[in-house]
Amino acid sequence: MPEVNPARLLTSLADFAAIGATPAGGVNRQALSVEDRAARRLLAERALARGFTVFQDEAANLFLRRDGRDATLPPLLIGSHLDSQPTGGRFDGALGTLSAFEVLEALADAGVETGRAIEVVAFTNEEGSRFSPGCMGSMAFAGAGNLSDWRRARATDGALLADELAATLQALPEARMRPIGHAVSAFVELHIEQGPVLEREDVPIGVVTAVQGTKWLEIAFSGEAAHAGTTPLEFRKDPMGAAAAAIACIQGDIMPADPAARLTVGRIAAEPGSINVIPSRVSFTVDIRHPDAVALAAMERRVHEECEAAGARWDCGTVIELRVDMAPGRFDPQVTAAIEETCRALAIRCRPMVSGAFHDALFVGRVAPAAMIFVPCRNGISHNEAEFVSDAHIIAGAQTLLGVALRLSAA
Ligand code: HGY
Ligand code: MN
Ligand code: MN
Repeated sequence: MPEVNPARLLTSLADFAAIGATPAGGVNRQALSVEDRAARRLLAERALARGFTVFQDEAANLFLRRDGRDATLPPLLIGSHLDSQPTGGRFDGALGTLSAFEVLEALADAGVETGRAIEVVAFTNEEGSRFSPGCMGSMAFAGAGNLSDWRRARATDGALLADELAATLQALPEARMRPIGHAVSAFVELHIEQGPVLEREDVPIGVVTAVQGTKWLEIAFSGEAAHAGTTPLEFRKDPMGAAAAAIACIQGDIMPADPAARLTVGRIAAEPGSINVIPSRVSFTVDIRHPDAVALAAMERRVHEECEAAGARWDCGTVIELRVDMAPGRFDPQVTAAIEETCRALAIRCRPMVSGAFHDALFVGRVAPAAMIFVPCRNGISHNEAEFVSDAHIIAGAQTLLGVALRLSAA
């Protein structure tokens, strides 16, 4: 069986980690940013140099195609994303995308002709940090979201999505435009686990069978700006008091009630943000996750109730917006079986697991058979500049992806 080239893959990961590198050893390569465009260009140039064909669609999803014997067959799709969190790690997304490119290079080096084409994809804006929602490119690819709804979205830095999308497409004139959502035979995504399970059990490969559900809420309390020193409690319409009460309940009551529940308040803002002014408005986000759709909906309702009650108690207006609603998803048993068979053939231990993070495969899995391969990351840390994966796990993950791609690209 062809083998990945460890040195080439590790060098590639280092090359891309340099694009948007942060002093603490992570990356800041946010979606549709200058750094994101630089990474896309580097990958596209490497693909063209290998004789692969480069495509983009209207969501700026980037595809690198290595033809197979039968061009009439839908290609096998492998890959992930290149965008990162503002203080992200070097492996979230990049590992899957660059390992997928290494698969194409290893097949080319070995002169292997696959039955069907294999395409590598870098989906646009998986993280959803700069522009909400996350998984924007894969949702658009799967028809699960509408780009026209998002074009007017403002980034956290004020940029308009439509402008950044246009700039990204124009920055890669060598890429052929193609209609969004072309047929693929299957999709396999290699990714770091972003949790502690594989490392704790010392298992090199996770066979991901499902992804838990996610809801993103944006909550805004509006009260009345007033003087910090002269306004007694009974005169205050203080949105920070409402937010503090709501967040205390989310963290202290709702989450501890269910070991599978994950609730995170990741972003909070107060206006006018002056030290001696009672805020007029406080907004914050809640990321709610659960493997079970019914429990997820129940937690959403509970957060609504607690926020409405806190707003009323502090005589504030309460506005709650659902920004992202990702139902839990199960992956295709034939694809997970191909991953398990490959691990057996390579004598690599593996175990089935559910993903706590959402991924592009969750949406591609709605239009094609899909599954994921996880590798351990140190202390389960991710979305953190200290994110780390050992060379051995990187190579095991990429070699497993190569074996699965060979199985699934036979005509
Ligand atoms: O938030 C997530 O689950 C993904 O890592 N962006
Ligand atoms: Mn990711
Ligand atoms: Mn991520």
